[in-house]
Amino acid sequence: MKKILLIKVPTFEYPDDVETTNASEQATFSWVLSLAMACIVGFMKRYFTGEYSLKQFDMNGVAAGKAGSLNEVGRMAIDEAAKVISETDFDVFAVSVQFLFSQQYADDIIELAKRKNPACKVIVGGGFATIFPDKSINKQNVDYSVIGEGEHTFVHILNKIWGIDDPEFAEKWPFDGYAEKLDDGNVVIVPKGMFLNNLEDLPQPFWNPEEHRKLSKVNPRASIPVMASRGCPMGCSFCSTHLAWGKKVRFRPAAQVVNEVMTTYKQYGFKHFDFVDDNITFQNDWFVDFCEKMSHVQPEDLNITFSNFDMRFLNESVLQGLKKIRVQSVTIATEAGSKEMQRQISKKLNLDRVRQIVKDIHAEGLYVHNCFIVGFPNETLAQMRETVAFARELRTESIQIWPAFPYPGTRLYDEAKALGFVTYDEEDYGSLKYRKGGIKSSEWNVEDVKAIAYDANIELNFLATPFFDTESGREILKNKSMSVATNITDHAVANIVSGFLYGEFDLNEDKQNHFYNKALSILLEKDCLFKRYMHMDYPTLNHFRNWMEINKPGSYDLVFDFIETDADRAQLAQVITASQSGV
Ligand code: B12
Ligand code: SF4
Repeated sequence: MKKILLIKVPTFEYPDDVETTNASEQATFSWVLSLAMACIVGFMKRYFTGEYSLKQFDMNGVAAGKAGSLNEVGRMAIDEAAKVISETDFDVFAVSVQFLFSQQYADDIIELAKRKNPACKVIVGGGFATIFPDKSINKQNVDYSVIGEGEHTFVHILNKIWGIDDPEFAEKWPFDGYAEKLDDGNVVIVPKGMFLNNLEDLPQPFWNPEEHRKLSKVNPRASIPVMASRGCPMGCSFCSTHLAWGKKVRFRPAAQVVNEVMTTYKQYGFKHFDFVDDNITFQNDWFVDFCEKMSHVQPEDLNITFSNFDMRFLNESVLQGLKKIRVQSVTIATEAGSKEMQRQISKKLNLDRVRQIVKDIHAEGLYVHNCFIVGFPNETLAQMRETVAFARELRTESIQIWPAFPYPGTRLYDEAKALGFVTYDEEDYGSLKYRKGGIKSSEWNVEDVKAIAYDANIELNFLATPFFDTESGREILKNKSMSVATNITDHAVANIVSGFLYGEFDLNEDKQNHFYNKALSILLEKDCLFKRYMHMDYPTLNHFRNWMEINKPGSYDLVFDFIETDADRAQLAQVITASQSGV
């Protein structure tokens, strides 16, 4: 019996020794079961003919339910993986690494695995192996690196390692898309020739009951990822998805996807399914058919979300389909608010059409989440402001704006590199801290872009969101701001919004005071970044300022830096902090 140990490394960054206290660089983390592992194991269970035992471990589970800095959690995750490695026997050690920036976790655990069993074969798949098969295979302890879509390649490699001859399998799927280290140390790279053509052949992902039990405990409302299609032909400059999935779009049969959702719901009790497709509506007919089929069997408590819709494929029939399966919110990716940047990043959206689409979605009573990127290599500050102005004009319920990040394998990376504008250390992929930005220019630096993006996020998600306008919107906003306030403990604005919603609408003074007190104590910290929003004219902030003036005389001056000496500042801060207990 052959033994396989398969580990998924964290999807959050590798710990560096810098504990960030900057709320704009912190993120909330929620553990999502690994679809990569589920797909690979599901496929192996159906097509691998050898006898084997399998142990799976997802290092992300260690972080589940933990708030605040992930630095410490990253170290705990490595310790947990070390324990699993020491307690498990294995001949094959397989690792899944979704993001480039978490490659260092893989390096660490592979070293531990080889130390325990120097004869084991190591197979790695995911982001790093896909983008850099040569660098990946040249790492000391790696025997095979898998490029992109990897289910069939994994089975081919297992067959090769264990000398299993399976002509039927070999005929169905050619053995390519991998790098191999030979016994003499030489390396062979076999480029990817084909992607899985007929996705009907893909079995249902296998959800590991052990991981499922663990997740249900920390988050009973967790969502489960579903992937109905693979491949994207669009070629946006900042995106690397084509390296893993190719440019040809392939769909699984709609009935099969509905069946997957329903059996997972029944077997595991998951109630929320999140489709991670790059664009689920590339084939409109497929989508309409899926919604129709799903709506016939969808139980009341089963919710569906989709990670993205390409606006060029969003039309009336799609919106009606969404309503049939009770989807509440539509995510779109506008990315840039100027015609010139639309051209430069090859997104090429017509901005008038974007305006219309947002109106159409709103007219159907659905919420809109809109994604943007600022800070492309040739972008001017004025163009970034155009993007923010466009986001503001559209008045979607929520947005995300990220600084552009030049991931290797993208055209954006090549452009930034050619101009000498890449700011991270390319020899250290652990340094790809996407929240810290990765591009500078002759006009601006990373900090300028981060500030533009962060300010827009605060304004359009917390201060000026149309969620305030309706009761259901306010409920969503309240849950969201309380969750941010819990997970990013220094987030003054999330506390203010929570306090405002409780005080102004629910007339719950205790809760209002609780959140406002917390916000004030954060704002009294000397370098609190949220001070810069406090002068703004929004109902939320006006309400909070009134509360300060009435309840905490003197705090206004402190927050707005009107106190001149440090001694006076310290004394007043002490008085205000002391007065907070018991309020
Ligand atoms: C869902 C998703 C997210 C979710 C992640 C949820 C989660 N924890 O899984 C969220 C929304 C949080 C997210 C965020 C980001 N994401 Co994202 N995300 C995706 C998306 C759409 C789907 C991922 C997925 O589940 N795929 C399905 C599984 C089956 O695919 P897979 O993991 O690649 O596995 C296959 C192969 O890689 C291979 N394989 C994988 N492991 C192994 C192991 C072995 C042993 C073998 C043999 C094979 C193998 O076989 C698998 C099956 O074919 C992909 C795009 C895409 N279409 O894949 C982008 C993608 C992964 N994201 C990307 C990026 C850049 C980000 C962000 C950094 C965005 C940003 N702000 O800059 C953030 C950062 C994440 C973080 N740490 O918070 C890039 C990754 C680039 C890279 N490789 O580093 C991708 C590829 C999108 C892109 N446009 O370029 N993301
Ligand atoms: S960003 Fe989306 S639309 Fe653009 S190439 Fe990537 S997956 Fe396709």
